[in-house]
Amino acid sequence: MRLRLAGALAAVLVTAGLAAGPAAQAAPDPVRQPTLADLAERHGRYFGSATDNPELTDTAYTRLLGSEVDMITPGNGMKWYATEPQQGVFDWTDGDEIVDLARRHHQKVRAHTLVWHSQLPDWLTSRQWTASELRAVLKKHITTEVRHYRGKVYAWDVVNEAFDEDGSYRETIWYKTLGPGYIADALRWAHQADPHARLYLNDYNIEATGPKSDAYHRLAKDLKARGVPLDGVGFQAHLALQYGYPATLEDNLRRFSRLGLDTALTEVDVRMQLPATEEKLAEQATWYRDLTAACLAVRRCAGVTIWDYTDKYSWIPAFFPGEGAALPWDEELRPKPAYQALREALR
Ligand code: 9MR
Repeated sequence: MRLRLAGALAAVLVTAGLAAGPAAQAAPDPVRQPTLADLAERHGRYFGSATDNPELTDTAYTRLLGSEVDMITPGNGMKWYATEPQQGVFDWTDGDEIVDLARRHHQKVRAHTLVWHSQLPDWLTSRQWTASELRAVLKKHITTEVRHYRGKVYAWDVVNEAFDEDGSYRETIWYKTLGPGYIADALRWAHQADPHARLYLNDYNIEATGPKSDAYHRLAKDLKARGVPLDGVGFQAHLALQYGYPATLEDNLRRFSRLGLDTALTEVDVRMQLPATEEKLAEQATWYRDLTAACLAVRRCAGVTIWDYTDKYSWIPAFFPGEGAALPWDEELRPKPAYQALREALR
């Protein structure tokens, strides 16, 4: 952080032609207001954003990404299809590009994700596996990837989206072939490969209390009791104005804290039915403010990550036709009311 501040100050001074002498270097920065990351750090938290490789050629985009947040999550670059496209053949190109970018900006990385049912390579999904074969495939993938990023990432979403809405285990290739024990195994293998990374389970629709979040609470409690290396639970928080704000979020975060776990809001966006009106954007702003305040109110809530920062690169319009405008910056990278609301919550 100090390095970043120094860098920003140097940039301002150079532009102003003042960088020559020691007196000039001592001049205060007249321009720069604290970023969301600066504000979050005052609370001992981070403020992060997802990003994705194709958009890194957009320099206006990367400039803001490099300055406003202190935590980066690769939206796709560390997923199985990208990292092990053929069995036993690993490709770190996309993940490394994002880790390197984050390092250059003195940002940390929340790595995402090791075990998921989606975005798997064809070689894995197109045939039948015995339990012992699949277990070996999973162990090798986790061990190799976590080792590759060892010491370079702050946390891993080890298992993503393991439960259905009613709180039963999702019938994934992992669950169907290996049974529920795959979760503890995955955590243990990840821990062996990088003992310092914070290891998370991560899911959506668990922000409010209910059957799905209860399932995570039960599982987390059980894993902790058995000494399985679980450090946190990630609440994705893909929210939508038309479904109402998850009012029990803060209490829910707190009950996970009481298990001795970190929590985090890991993929926040607040979508709406288009067109975006002034009223909807104002409503959205209060949601961003309230969810940030909820995290700040709970001691072990480590930080907030938005699922990219600008509507220009949001996943929403492609997945929910007619919906969008979900992020705090608009498609022209201009801050929206939600951005001011985040600042207020973090102040
Ligand atoms: O942001 C990701 C998008 O680019 C992909 O097309 C999509 C494919 O499912 O995955 C998106 O990220 C997801 C994340 O990995 C897990 N939680 C839900 C996110 C939104 O779909």
